[in-house]
Amino acid sequence: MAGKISASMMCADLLHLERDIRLLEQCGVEYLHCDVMDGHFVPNWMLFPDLINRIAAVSSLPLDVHLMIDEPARILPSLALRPGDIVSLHAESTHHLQRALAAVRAQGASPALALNPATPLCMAEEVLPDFDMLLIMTVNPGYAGQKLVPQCIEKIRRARALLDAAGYAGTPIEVDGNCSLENVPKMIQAGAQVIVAGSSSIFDKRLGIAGGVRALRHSMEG
Ligand code: S6P
Ligand code: MG
Repeated sequence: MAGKISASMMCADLLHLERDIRLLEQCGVEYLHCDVMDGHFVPNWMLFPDLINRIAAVSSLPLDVHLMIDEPARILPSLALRPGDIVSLHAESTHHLQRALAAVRAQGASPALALNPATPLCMAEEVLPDFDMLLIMTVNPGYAGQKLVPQCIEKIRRARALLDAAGYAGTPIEVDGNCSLENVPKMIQAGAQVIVAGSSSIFDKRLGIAGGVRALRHSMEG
């Protein structure tokens, strides 16, 4: 699978969101990454369901919704999910992970499993049939503009090996956090296929969105 870009909407210009969405569409990004934060699971607040539904209403790009909230299943009824949209749930955010992943699928979207840097990969082993993508956090979630947790590169490699050995070679790995032009080649080489692009690349004001997407595609080629 060729690498894909998931553009982090919390890093877009929130006062000119539709303008940035149109630019991202023209640049050919594959997903719009919508972070949801509740001030409890992570110490920050971010995009809310009505805004995410407005984004879905104005763009045909698939959404990649990343839930950083406690008991994530409770938000699902508020999201107008379409087939092809992805919803990531954190293993650390619910006692009923399998049920929450199944609830995403029942709503017609693709479930993804997200793991914080300190969460061991074995958390994925009991729910392998229940998710379509594995999201390896490469920073502790909550904020844009953080530095890579370096041991996460090796974790990507081990995650790829785990999925392949268990018969899930087709399940892609997404990486989120400090996916910079410098870090992305190492992430891709370790087995990442979906890159969450934020302030380290396509929303770096020095590059601009179009320049950032071009530079990121180049770095994804290695
Ligand atoms: C952060 C969130 C991310 C950020 C993205 C920012 O917890 O889940 O999706 O928006 O990582 O990218 P960057 O390049 O600023 O780290
Ligand atoms: Mg995210």
